[in-house]
Amino acid sequence: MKAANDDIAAISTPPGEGGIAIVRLSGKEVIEKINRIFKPYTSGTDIRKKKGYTLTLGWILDENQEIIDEVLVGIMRAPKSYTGEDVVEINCHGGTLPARRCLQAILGTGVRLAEPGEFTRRAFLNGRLDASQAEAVIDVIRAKTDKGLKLAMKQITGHTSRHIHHLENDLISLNAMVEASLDFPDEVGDLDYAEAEKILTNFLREIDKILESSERSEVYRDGIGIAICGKPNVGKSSLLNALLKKERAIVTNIPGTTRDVIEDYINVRGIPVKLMDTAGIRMTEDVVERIGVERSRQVIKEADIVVFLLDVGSGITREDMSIYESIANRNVIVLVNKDDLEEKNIREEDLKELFADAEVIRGSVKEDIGLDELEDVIERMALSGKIGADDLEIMINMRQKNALLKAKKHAQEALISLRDVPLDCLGVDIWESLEALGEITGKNLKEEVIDRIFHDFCIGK
Ligand SMILES: Nc1nc2c(ncn2[C@@H]2O[C@H](COP(=O)(O)OP(=O)(O)OP(=O)(O)O)[C@@H](O)[C@H]2O)c(=O)[nH]1
Ligand SMILES: [Mg+2]
Repeated sequence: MKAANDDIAAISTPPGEGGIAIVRLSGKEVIEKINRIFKPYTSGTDIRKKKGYTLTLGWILDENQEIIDEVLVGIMRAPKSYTGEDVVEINCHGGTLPARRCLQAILGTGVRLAEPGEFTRRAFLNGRLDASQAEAVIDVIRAKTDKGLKLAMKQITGHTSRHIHHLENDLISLNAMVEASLDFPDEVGDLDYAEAEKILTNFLREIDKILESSERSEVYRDGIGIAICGKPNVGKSSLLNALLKKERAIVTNIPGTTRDVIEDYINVRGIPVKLMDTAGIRMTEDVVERIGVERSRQVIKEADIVVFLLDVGSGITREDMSIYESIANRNVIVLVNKDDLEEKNIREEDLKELFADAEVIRGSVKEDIGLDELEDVIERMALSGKIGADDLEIMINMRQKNALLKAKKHAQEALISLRDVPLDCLGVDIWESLEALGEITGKNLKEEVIDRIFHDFCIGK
């Protein structure tokens, strides 16, 4: 598939005020077209003669030869550019109008407005990036923590693709063995079944490792939701504020202070976490509070982890136990709060007995005790069952995961029926497994799949 290389342009920076705004162009004649509306600062300069990776100062002019903005024009020549085509980047003054007026002047020269993701799509079609790298661009843009960014950057530089190529090579050599035995039975003899079994078993193990690692990466990319719950006045809002390190929610010693769900975001050891403080759960006649309690229950239902607070001062009450019953089958962390109080009404034995299946932490939000441990437990729970034996770091998306599962299924079928089916049938399974792997890097993708890949991109990327 070859990219259409007509000329496209878009504003690549977000709207609003900033230091600079960038209008990007790509295509066969973009340098020629920019030259028509560009007046260089140094007379005699001709941007058409400029080498790649150069900047030229000057002005963009409108149709009446009036100055729109003072700009720097960056030139990157094919094939050494993001898209693989000639690319021009115009650095305008920040703000909405200069960039928009420049774009208007550019469109006036016969350049077309780019579609969302069209620059990256061209990079893919011109072989600058494979599909898994192109898809990682979105993950880099949307990364919420340093760890998420690091994982996404690894994919952009071809980390996933390298792993997939290794797997492909294994299958290609197995396929060659099968074909040799099929085509030259007299010379080559029967298939070395022990070797074939070894290759397939190893292949399946590698796929499982990638799937496991990707589950871990998903946590860093998509994050998790944590609901803070408990009866009124146990310190839920205080915990939210402490974790956020700001006074986000109102805290008072009056039970029933929080009426609504309060959400904010934190970073726990590189995992993006949506924290939700909820209204204290109790039976109440107050209409507003009752709606709040209902909302709390809803939010708790949707959370990945529930932090359940107890109050050392009040002891474990029937109210506490009834709340706990409604969340007992979830990922629960019990935080025994206010442990700074002199009078302690919660005994260790009771905790062990009543919350045998949950993680229990003693602490004090007020004195900042136990919060580090809480973060440890959150990290462990979020990655639970997803911590592999090695430190393989691969981030794949849903599309790539499905392709990997398909490749796994065919390889499994090949392994199960290895010694029982004719060689040509075996060859078909191996081939289908290879085809599925090819979808990950995007060797034979259909047009509509490519459309879907770039569907989420912003204009100008
Ligand atoms: N001694 C002590 N007091 C605390 C601690 N954490 C919170 N408190 C106090 O407990 C009271 C209630 O705190 P909140 O954070 O408003 O409790 P809440 O669970 O959000 O209460 P509702 O919104 O009414 O359900 C306040 O007076 C806090 O200062 C703690 O660790 N130790
Ligand atoms: Mg509160």
